[in-house]
Amino acid sequence: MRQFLPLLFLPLTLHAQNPIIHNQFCADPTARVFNGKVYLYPSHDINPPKPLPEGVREDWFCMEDYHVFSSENLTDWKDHGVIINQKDVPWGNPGAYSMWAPDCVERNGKYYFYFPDAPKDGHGFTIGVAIADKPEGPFTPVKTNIQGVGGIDPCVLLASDGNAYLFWGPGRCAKLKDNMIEIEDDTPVETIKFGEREFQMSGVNCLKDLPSRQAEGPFAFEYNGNFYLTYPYVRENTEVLGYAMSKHPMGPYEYKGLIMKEHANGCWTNHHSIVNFKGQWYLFYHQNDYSPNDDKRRSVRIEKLYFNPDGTIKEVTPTLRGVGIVDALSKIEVDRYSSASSDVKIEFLDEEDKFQGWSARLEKKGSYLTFNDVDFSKFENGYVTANVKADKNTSFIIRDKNAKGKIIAQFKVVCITEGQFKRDYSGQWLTVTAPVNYLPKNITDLYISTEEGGLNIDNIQFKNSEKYFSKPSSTFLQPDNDGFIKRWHILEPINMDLFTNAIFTDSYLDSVFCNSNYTKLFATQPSDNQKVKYNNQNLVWHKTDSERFNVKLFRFSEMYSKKYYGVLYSAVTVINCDEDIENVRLAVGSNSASCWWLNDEKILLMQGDRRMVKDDCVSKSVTLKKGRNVLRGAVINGPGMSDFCVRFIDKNLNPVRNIRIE
Ligand code: FUB
Repeated sequence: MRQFLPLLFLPLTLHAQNPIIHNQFCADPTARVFNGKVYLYPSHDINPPKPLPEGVREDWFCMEDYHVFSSENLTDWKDHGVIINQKDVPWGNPGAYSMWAPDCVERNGKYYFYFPDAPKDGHGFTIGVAIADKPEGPFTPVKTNIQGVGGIDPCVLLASDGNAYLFWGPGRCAKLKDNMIEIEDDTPVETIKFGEREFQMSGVNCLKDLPSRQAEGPFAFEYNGNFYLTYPYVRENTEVLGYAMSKHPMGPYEYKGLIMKEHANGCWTNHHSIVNFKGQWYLFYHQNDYSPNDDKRRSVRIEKLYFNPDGTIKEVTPTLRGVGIVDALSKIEVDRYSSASSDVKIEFLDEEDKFQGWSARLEKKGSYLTFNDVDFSKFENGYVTANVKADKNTSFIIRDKNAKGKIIAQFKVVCITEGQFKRDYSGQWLTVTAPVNYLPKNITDLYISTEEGGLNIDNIQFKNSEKYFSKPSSTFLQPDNDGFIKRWHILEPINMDLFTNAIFTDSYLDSVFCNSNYTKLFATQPSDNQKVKYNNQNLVWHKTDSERFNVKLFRFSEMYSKKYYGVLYSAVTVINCDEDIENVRLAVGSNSASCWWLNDEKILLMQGDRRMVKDDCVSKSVTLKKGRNVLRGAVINGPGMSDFCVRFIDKNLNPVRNIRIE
């Protein structure tokens, strides 16, 4: 995960598992579905400004504005920027930093945003409304707060009886007038103590006689003829999410149990909303992921939520993975795993800047993690990269589905090499790449495990390969406009155990290219898929057309999951001529050293450690004879990206194109 710089008022897209918003703290998430999208109205925790404004506590909630976010898939979230600042509220104290948990509902085409704030004329909270034509605003605050309502955490239930009900604070409820900005009866019925002060309260207390110690954050909804009043309260030391059910919006409610237990990390508050999106129910809640030592700076999470047949709610277990389908081509933050072996830990990438996110530490042999719901439908063919850190040479495997699933990719993490080229990258972040051997079908779960441990993984990402090769057609192929020959039989690379290119002298190259064992490989014209053996290595010839003028041997290896460093490549092509073409020269570029034969005569040797440059070397003058001419080449490379480009040029240096490749 990486930090996104705050761009006020510019929509910003965030890709998310839990927590879902990465560019700021936010809490008290109310999710609503408008126009086929989920809109998220959280409160916005910030670190208290310095110096501390009067009345603001360093160790308390500090909120000066609201952002709104939207998503079409619960994975990609767009930040629409600030919709209201404390300075915009006509009745509010512009320096109170008290913009706590809000809600937003749509009625008759208007969007009503309900929010608590400290009034200008005193302490404590009351609730106000701002109105917009669109879910993302702009919102215009109503001049006065809602009369008769003292407290925090508004939630509006649009019930099937046609009425709108305002819930707030410790489970109070009052019917709203049709104008949505006043309650029908604001006559005080109760005196509530809030710190030192007393408030005259209207409405009814729906949680009277129910488990509700320090209850707040009510969220009410209706489903299948039942009304649900869900709310955080303190069961022992910190908040749980509990719920009650009723047949009527204003109760009486019957307590039913827990939706979520206390946070395991001690975060004191939880605050939530429950929404059905595309047929699935979701619980939005918060925890202090980005601020483990301060539970007043929180972050929003989502989990799926399920009902029992009798309408009661199944308890939800918090996860790091959260919800949503993750595109295999996006960065898959595997530190947000679905499950893991007990030794797996998450570690902040940067303790000083926690918004950078985490990595997963796979400590020992057999450590594993799973990451569910990865969508491979846009992945065609290619490779996978991983951002990793290791304290020793190690490896890991990505499998399809589970521990017994097919191997998708196998990674070696070499961070320490010995000998002449000693390097030590232990403890540093490295990007490692592996070819994809098996392509999962559409949406699947990933299982990542290590045999050695000692490994941190930040993220993995699947990437489609650019197209470097295609299947040759059965017709003859002309060289391209510049005369480059793009159809070849290429032999899978011969492993040479080479770690340097410094040894490519004439005599070394002759010992490789001209030894009889090697030349035997070319005794007969190769055919597609023909198997051969060289020094106990089993190899296959592949007939292929290069998509580019230069034949990318490195990618050829990748395509067949073969070694690409320290290897010897062999290529053969057959050129047909209608008549003798005299006085032409073979012009070659290769990375690295190479040797070229025309009709079994060695016509060019390119020694040394070289880059592929068009026409880097040319042969002596040769004749392409009428009929078939066999051109073959060998390219050898240590650590480097092997490729070559080959064409014939005439005495005027023009490319020879009146030839056909079989
Ligand atoms: O975010 C401030 C307060 O913390 C909310 O209003 C409460 O529900 C609790 O989450």
